[in-house]
Amino acid sequence: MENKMTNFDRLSNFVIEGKIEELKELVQKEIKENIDPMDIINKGMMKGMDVVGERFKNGDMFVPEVLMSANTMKAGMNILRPLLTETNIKSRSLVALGTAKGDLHDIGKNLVGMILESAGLEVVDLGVDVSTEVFINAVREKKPAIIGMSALLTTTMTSMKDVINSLKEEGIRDNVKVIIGGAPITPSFAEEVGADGWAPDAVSAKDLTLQMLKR
Ligand code: B1M
Repeated sequence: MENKMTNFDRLSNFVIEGKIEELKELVQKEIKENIDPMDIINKGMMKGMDVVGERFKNGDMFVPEVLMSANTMKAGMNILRPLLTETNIKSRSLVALGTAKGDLHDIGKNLVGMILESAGLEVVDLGVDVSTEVFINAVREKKPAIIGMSALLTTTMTSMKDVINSLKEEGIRDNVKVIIGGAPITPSFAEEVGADGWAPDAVSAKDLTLQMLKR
């Protein structure tokens, strides 16, 4: 029988199986063949991550295996990082990015950061499990045009509201735009917590950021 598996399928499987070396080799090969880096991410590695998420939810995969998958995806993204560059955008503006308090998921946040950098923006990564205080200090000290908050857990997304309320209490809400994202975030949630915008994925986050910077 003819083997119909594509290289995107292989990338997806390597993420699922946590095969870092095999994934790195195939990513390099795809780059040499001029495959669009965003296709390598979205049509290959992300598909694998979706399967990992389903299996994790159903109890068919456990934390150590999910971490192997996450590390495999990160290794692939590290190779692709320098290629995600849109050289035609010259203006540089600072965006401070962090994952919500209590939340350790950082792959999506890192991907958003990479895509923003590729658009010529300067990104300060505040890391994971970022407290309200750290966000507030970042706004005071680094004076970003935008802060971006990412949450993957329904239990941590609520902390985004605390950050926005604190910005108001500290009298610095108007100094910065706030965008939020992550799998459980919806436009109505963004409105409810008083964010300036919401994006479903990294490329939309970049488009939204550039749009906001023009205003
Ligand atoms: Co966790 N986890 N996890 N996890 N994990 C999810 C999120 C979950 C949906 C799995 C499931 O049950 N199906 C579930 C959440 C359920 C819920 O709250 N509704 C879950 C759970 C329950 C947990 C634990 C509680 C499990 C436990 O211990 N019992 C625990 C929590 C730990 C904590 O944070 N305190 C936990 C732990 C982990 C690992 C550490 C093992 C690992 C994270 C490793 C890491 O990130 N370094 C992990 C992983 C890998 C996942 C899944 C499988 C994959 C997440 C991911 O990286 N996706 C995830 C299931 C899933 O999402 N399929 C799951 C790929 C990434 C590129 O996509 O992050 O969605 P994503 O980012 C996208 C968009 O959301 C958007 O753009 C990105 C790119 O397009 N986006 C933004 C993200 N941030 C944005 C910000 C923006 C704009 C857009 O503006 C600022």
